[in-house]
Amino acid sequence: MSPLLEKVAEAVIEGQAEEAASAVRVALEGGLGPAVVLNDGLIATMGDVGQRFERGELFLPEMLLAVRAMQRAVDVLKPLLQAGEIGAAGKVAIGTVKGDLHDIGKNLVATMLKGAGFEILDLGNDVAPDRFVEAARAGVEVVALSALLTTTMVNMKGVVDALVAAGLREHVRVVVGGAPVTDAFARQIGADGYAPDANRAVGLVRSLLAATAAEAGRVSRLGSSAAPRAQGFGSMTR
Ligand code: B12
Repeated sequence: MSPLLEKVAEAVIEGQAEEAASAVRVALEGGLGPAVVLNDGLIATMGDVGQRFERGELFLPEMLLAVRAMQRAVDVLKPLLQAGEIGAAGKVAIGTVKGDLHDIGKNLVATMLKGAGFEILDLGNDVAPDRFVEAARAGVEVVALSALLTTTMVNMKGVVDALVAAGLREHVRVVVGGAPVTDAFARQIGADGYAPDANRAVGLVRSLLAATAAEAGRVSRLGSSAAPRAQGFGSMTR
């Protein structure tokens, strides 16, 4: 890790929010790109924080301070990651599923999608299935689900089932992610795709919407909907 990123990491691990934000500014002024600061600095450090927590070297109050510092540091990067033309690429509703309060990864995915020009409806965390259904009814093209707990990832299936029950499943693409989620799990619950990180989430959503547009063109040309829907599996694995 470069010395500039080490300063960022140190401030996040120590839970110093203002120091973390200013270390990010110094890293940017020092010539590091926002994606490098995000991926090699902040996301890598959050992994480190998690391992320290697992080893019992950090306790919950310290972890919450580190999370706050991480969020403050990400705020500095947001305008740089969001330079695209907002809304032009399509509409995405994103949320962390019911029972789950983890939102750092979900927020990063939302930020990167915004940066890529998508309009984002951020439903927050601990989101019940019917709120995703409402968003689908309101016309979003993609529903993006995040889960960080093995006990809550099963609630992703609840969202897919609720969309089916509401008769909306064919109208939206469902993408899933979060540390315990895998490509195989995504297939098993009937999602359309999975990505292991925020960068690849953008590629996944783009490719699914491109496939949707191509299918719509084919259907209107041939007057048939017999062709199977394209899915975002395999190329997006960890
Ligand atoms: C920070 C944290 C917390 C914070 C969350 C604060 C917040 N605002 O998010 C707090 C302290 C509140 C917390 C609470 C708990 N936590 Co916690 N937490 C973590 C920790 C350390 C880091 C998670 C994180 O933010 N990672 C960084 C982000 C950037 O990564 P990410 O979320 O994976 O996201 C990336 C990808 O997964 C992907 N992605 C994410 N979402 C999506 C969505 C889509 C659509 C796509 C395509 C991609 C995608 O892109 C992201 C960016 O690249 C992890 C440990 C770890 N190593 O992961 C434990 C961890 C997730 N927590 C854990 C546990 C057990 C808990 C608690 C139950 C603890 C307790 N006993 O109370 C509670 C649960 C509360 C609840 N109901 O949700 C366990 C889960 C174990 C399991 N197998 O289920 C972990 C793994 C720690 C551990 N090993 O014990 N936690």
